[in-house]
Formats: sequence, C-alpha cells, structure tokens
Amino acid sequence: MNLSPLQKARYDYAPKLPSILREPIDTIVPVKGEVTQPEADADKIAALFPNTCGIEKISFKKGKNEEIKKQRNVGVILSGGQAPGGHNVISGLFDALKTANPENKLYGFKGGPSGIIDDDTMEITDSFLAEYRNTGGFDIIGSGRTKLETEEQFQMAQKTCEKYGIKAVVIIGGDDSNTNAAVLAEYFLAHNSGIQVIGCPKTIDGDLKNDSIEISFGFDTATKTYSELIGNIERDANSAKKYWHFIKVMGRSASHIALECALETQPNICLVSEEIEKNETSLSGVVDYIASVVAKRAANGNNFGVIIIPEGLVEFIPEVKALIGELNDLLAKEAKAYGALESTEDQVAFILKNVSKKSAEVFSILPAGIRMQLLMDRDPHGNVQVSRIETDKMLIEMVGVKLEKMRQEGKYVGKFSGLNHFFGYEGRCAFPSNFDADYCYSLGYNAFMLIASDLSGYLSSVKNLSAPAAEWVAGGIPITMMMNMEQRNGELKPVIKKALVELDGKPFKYFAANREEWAVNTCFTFPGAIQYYGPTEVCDITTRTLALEQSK
Ligand code: FBP
Repeated sequence: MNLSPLQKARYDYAPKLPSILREPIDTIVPVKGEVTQPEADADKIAALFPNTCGIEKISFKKGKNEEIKKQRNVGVILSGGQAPGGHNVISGLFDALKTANPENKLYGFKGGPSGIIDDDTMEITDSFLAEYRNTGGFDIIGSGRTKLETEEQFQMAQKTCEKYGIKAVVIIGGDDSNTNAAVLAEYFLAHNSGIQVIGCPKTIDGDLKNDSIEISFGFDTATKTYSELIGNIERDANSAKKYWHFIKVMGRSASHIALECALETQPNICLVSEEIEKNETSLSGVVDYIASVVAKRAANGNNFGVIIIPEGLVEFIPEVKALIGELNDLLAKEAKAYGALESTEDQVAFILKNVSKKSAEVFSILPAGIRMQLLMDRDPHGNVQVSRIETDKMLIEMVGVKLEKMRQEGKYVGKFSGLNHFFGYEGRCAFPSNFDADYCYSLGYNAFMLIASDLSGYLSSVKNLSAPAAEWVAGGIPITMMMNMEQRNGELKPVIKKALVELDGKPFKYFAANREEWAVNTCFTFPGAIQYYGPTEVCDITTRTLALEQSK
C-alpha cells in the first residue's frame, strides 16, 4: 500500500483513555447507578422493550474483576453514514478484548447490518487492524443502512453469531442504527440467545446526545473540516469581493453542524432550522431575510458574503414540512400506484391530486428540480434524502428574484452573484482529530467493558469531554432511555429521539447575540486545517459547541 507521510505517522499515534480505563483491565468493575426512563411515551416503550427499559445507568470503579478474563468472541458492525473515528472504535474494542484474554476474537460484519444477516463475516486481526488505526473512513469492514426489524432478520443474525461463537455484537451507529441495536438486544434477551448488544454513538450530525452522550463521534472532525473550507471561502470572498457564497452543510435534521461552523467562522448569515420552525418562518420569509442582509451590505458597497445553510432546512419550514409529511405517507402507502407512473407530468399530477390543498399549492410553487428531489426514494428508515435536495441552489434563485423586485422598488442597489457549495462527504472520512481519535478509542474500549459486565441494550458513554482525556468519565446508558414513538413510513415506531439545536442553549444564544454584527460587518474568522501535532491548545481542543455548553 502507498502511504502518505501523515498516514504513516498516525499509525503510531497512541490514543488517550480516561484514567479509569488505564487501570489493569482486571481491576475495573461496573457500578449500577440511577434507574432510567424513556425520553417520552414511557408506557409504550416499556411494553415493547420489557427487558431493556427501566434499567440502570452504569459507571466503572476500581475493584477485582476475575470474570473479565472469561473467553468471549465479539462481532462489530459499522452502520449508517461514515464518521471520522470509526476505525478507532474498532481499535479500542480490539485492544480491550485482547488485553482481557488473548484467546478472544473480534469479527467484523461487512457492509453494515446486512453483514450479520447474510453472514458476510471476517476475523479482525492485529496485523489487519494496524493499517487502519487513527485513520478516517469505514473501509475496514464497510458500512450500510439496512434496517434490522423483521423476525427473520433477527433469526439469521442469531445463526451467524452462533456459527462463530459470538457472544456480543457492537453496533457503531447513529440514532437509527442504535434503534436497531435496542431492538436486536431486546430480541436476543427475549429469546434467551445469550448474545449481548452494545451501541456506540456515531454521527457527524451531532444529534445523538444527552447528558451522558455529550457529543457523537465524528462531529468534531467533520465540523473542523467544513470550518476550514468555509474559512478559506470567506478569505476568498473578502479578497475578490464579488460573490455571495451559499454553503449547504450536512446534518440530516438538526442544525448542529451549521451552528458549530458558524461559531468557528462568523459568516454573514447562518440559518438555523430549529429557529425557523419555532418562528414558523415561511419559505418567502427565509428568502426575504437573506435578501435584506444582501441589500444592507450592498448599501455599504459590500457585494459579497457567506451564508451557511443546514442541509435539513426544508424539513423545518412549516409549509414544506407539512408537504414532506404528506409525501412520506403517500409514497409509503401508494408505493405501487406511484411506481407505475412513467412520466414526470403523471407523477406531479398524482401528487397534486392526493395531497391537501395547502400542500398542493406549496408543491406547485417550488422550482421543478426541488419538486423532483422531494420525490426521490426515502432511505431504509423512511427519511427524505436531504443531502440530495439542492436548497443552496434554490435559495440563490429565489433571492435573486427577490433582489430584482427590491431593485425595481428602489430598495436595493448592488450586484448579486451567487455561488453554491455543498460540504458533506468531504468531512465524513477525514483523519480523525486528536479529540475524535481519543474519544473513539475510549468508546470502543469502554464498549468491551460493558460487554464484560454482561450488559445488553446499552450505549457506550464517555463524558466530561471538555476536560483532558484523563478526566473523562466512562460508563453506559440504556438505549431505551433515549427513545420515543414517532411516525415512520406511515407507522408509529419506537425510535431514538433526535437531539435538535436548543434555542435556549448557550451555543445558539451566543450566535444570536452576535449575528447582527456578523451580518452587516465583515467579521470572518479563519480556523485553518486540523492540526495533529503541536501544542495541546491547538491540537486537542474540541468544538465551540461543547465548550459553550460546558462553560460555567
Ligand atoms: P448518519 O446519521 O447515519 O450518521 O448519517 C448522517 C449523514 O451524513 C447526514 O448528514 C446525511 O444527510 C446522510 O448521512 C447522507 O447519507 P448517505 O451517505 O446515504 O448519502
């Protein structure tokens, strides 16, 4: 394999663990903490998860643990979208497992959850893993979005585990994948299969969080990568002074990525979907706001600027959200009838006929390209594939029209030239920052500690993350405590509740207090590239979001 100098150097990086996990592995024991309850719909979740609902949080302390040496084989799945640090979760899991007993084996299920169903399995060895330590990507075993939900899938998963003597499965994934983990854990317990399931909180979107999961892994590296690029564009905009850059950033629902990038780069505008939803701002309201900032800057002779747009925006604009909800149900229920339509005209006519009058009106005024993007296939979890909706282009077009109207009314003098960008896939496989390399390794190591404690249906939790790694606190939380009931594919299902941007939280408040100044004046900041070697205040600090959240 041809190796870049950084790749070679990163193989030798030694990730940092919380103090308790640095102790000899047979001197760490679990401690049961408070009993937990689901986020909402407690009765329904308790009925669906009788074995894993209402169980305790776990932490670790020093103590003799002979049991940990028991021979155990473990399987691991990477699930959903890539996030920097996945390889380190596997490294941490592998190292803990081999330290506990060198006879233990780690198996990888290839291509995501389908790997366990179809028995696409490989053993992960030390020499194989060596080429992936501290590197980005999920290519070690691949990933996928198959939803584990049928009895038949569970039976096949059990059969695969039995074939390799696997006693525990670690699912590394986001909210949907960890919902899978909870369902599988419950099934195995209900059927006395003797197979445990542990989840690890992954997603660049940053929306899998609570008091015990302070950040999902990958968010730190991905936002640093996007912020570097946005900072570079800001410098270009400030040099050329002739373009408005509309930058859409990933984040399927929540605007955490957009907000973090805004805190890092101080653009002229950052839209926050959660605020737009709360204020019930219409699509034309969003366009009017952007046009007003463009006009103000133009009046000062600044015909340039930078706007950050969260990928999930359209799902939060009330009238578009209602339309999408109706489309989701319609396309799920009438899949056959819709699938039989051949021409775009027929498809559009079918939609207009079958949605409410209000939604039909909204659908008709959307640009044709956006209309078709809203009709694209849902992912296996029933989500609209927002990364494929070109909101950035749509807004440039609509803002341009609005500005021309304002010009005719004498409210705008300037030149508007919009350029669009989408930063998503660029950040998902970057070399993990030191923070993500350490955090992920700790999550994986800790996942083994939960397995060795005979627990199932838990999410690996490492917290106190704005402190140095030695002070991080390792433990586990029941996945069911993050669940509620939601409408998916036209049915009410138990799912992990997404953690959206809190408008009364410190990160948003800081942004809101500064945005007017950032809008009119040019206050860009340039974070530069992720640094892996050098002073700790440059290389090891995590996000502005976490720093603000944990500030006193
Ligand atoms: P996960 O929730 O699985 O971590 O994925 C997040 C994400 O990167 C979103 O930001 C984005 O909308 C989506 O995946 C893109 O999915 P795909 O990789 O299937 O195009």
